[in-house]
Amino acid sequence: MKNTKIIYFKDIVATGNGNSNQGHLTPIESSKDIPFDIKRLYYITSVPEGVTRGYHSHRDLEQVLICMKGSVCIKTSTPFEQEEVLLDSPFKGLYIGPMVWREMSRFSEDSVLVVLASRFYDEKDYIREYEQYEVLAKEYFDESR
Ligand code: T46
Repeated sequence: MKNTKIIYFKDIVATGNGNSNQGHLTPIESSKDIPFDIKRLYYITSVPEGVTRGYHSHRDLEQVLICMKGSVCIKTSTPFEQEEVLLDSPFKGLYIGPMVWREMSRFSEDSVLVVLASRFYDEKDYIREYEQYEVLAKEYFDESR
């Protein structure tokens, strides 16, 4: 789907001096492992069962969503396409670029959703009304075809 992609991160299994498993390490370097400079990080935790979040798009913001613990379902859509991704691993991220509508649901009780963002928080970058989004996104994706 346009303006989204799955990114897989390195999974370094630390073995220390011997051969015993000492856990996993995942490095994420700005502009290398993700396609932008990281300006902001936030995380979403303790989401009660049945709650859905999102229901908006961003005009310019780029983000990578990583479910560090547990799982969460991310539905992304434009007026032309839609996709659903289950984030259930700290080694897998979902990149979401500009003008993509997103909805987050099925947060597991223990889920920790970390988001890396390309810009500081700016409410003016949000489009929260679907009707307004549809008009702007039709223009945006038509032009980039
Ligand atoms: C997104 C999805 C994946 C701030 O004050 N600073 C921040 O950096 C953020 C992200 C939010 N807020 C405030 C704005 C609202 O008053 O926190 C409140 C909850 O934000 P919102 O309803 O937008 O949360 P979600 O979970 O629907 O969406 C968030 C991000 O806002 C959004 O950019 O793509 O996570």
